[in-house]
Amino acid sequence: MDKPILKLLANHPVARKPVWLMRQAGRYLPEYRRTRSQAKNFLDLCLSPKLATEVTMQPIRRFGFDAAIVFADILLIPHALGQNLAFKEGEGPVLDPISDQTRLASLQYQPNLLTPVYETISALQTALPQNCGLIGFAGAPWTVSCYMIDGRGKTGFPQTLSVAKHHPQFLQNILSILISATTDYLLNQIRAGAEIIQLFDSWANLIPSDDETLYENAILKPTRQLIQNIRQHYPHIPIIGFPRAVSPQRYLSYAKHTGITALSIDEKLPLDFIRDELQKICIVQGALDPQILVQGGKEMRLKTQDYIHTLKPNHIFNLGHGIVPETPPENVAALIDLVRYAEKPT
Ligand code: 1CP
Repeated sequence: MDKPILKLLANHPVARKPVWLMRQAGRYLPEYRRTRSQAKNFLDLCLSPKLATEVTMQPIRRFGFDAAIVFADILLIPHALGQNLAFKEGEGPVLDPISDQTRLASLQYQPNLLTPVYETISALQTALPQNCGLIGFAGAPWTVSCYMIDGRGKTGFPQTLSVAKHHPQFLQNILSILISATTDYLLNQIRAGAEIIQLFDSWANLIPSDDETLYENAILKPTRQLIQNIRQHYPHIPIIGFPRAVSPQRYLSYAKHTGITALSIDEKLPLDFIRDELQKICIVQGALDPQILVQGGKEMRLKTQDYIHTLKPNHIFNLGHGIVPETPPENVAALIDLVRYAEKPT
C-alpha cells in the first residue's frame, strides 16, 4: 500500500500527515471555470465523465493532494429519484419540493442516470498518480432530505424541520428511500474504483439541541444503516463521516455509534477536545477555517502549525468546510507546503 491516506485510514503509521481539501475542485481555480464553461450547465458537468475527470484532476496536478474526490454532487441522488433539479447561477440548487406521501411515492429510482459517475471513477483510477487515494461520496440521508423537502438551500430548511416535528413517519419514509438509493450508489462507486467513501451531513447542525430523539432517528440511525449495508459487501472500506457543526457531545456519539472509520470535523471544536476525546476513539479529519485559507499569511501559518503539532498522528489535514470561491490558489499551495514541511517546534 503506497498511498499515505489509505495507510493512515488502516491505522498504519505514516511519515507525514495526508492532506486534501473539501471542494478542492471548484470556482477558485481558473482552469475549473474554463472547463465549467464548456458544459451546458452544472448537472451536465457532473454527468460528463470526460469533463468531470478533468476537473477532479485539476487540483491534483496543481497541488499534488494525497486524495482526489470524484467531481459530482450530493443532489445527484434526488435527480436519479426523478425529482426535478436545476442549478441556478448565483442561487445554487433548486428542486421541486416534495411535500406529501403521494409525491414521494411517485418517485422512482433510475440507477442508470448515475452511470456517468462510475465512468468518471474508472477513468480517475487510471489517471491519478500512484500515491493519491480516490474518494467517492454521497450526501447523508438527512442532508439530502433537507434539499428534497425544502427544494432549496439558502433558507434554513424550515419545511424539513416542520416535517421532522409534525410528520416523523413521512421523514422516515424519505430517509429509508434515500438509504436504499445511496447504498446502491456507493456500492457502485466502490465497484468502479473508489477507495474511500465520505458521507456529507452538512446540515446535521439543524437538529435542535434539545431533541436527542431526532438526532438518533435522523442522523445516527440512517448513517449506521447505510454503513452496515456497505460493509456487508465491503467490510474494510474506509468511511469518513462529516456531521458538520454539531455539538462536541454529538460528534462523540456519532463517532461511537455509526461505524465510521474517520470523523470529519468543522473549525469550531477546541483542539484539546479533538486530541483528548475524539482522537482517542477515531481518526480525525479537518479542520482549518476556510476563511483563514482566504486570508493566508501569518495567521494561516500559526493555525496550521497548531493543528499539526497539537493533534496526534491519526489526523488527515483538511478544512472545517469546503474551499470558498474567493480563495487565492497561491494560499492553497502555501498551505500544502506548510503541512508537508512542518517542523516540530523545538
Ligand atoms: O457554480 C458551480 O460551479 C457549482 C458549485 C458547486 C460545486 C463545485 C456545486 C453546487 N457542487 C459542487 C461540487 C461538489 N459538491 C463536490 C465535489 C467537488 C470537490 O469537493 O472537490 C462535493 C463533494 C459536493 C458536495 C455538496 N453539494 C455538499 C456537501 C458539502 C458541503 O459543501 O457542505 C452540498 C451541501 C452540496 C449542495 C450544493 N451543490 C452546489 C452548491 C452551491 C451546493 C450548496 C447549496 C447550499 O448553499 O445549500
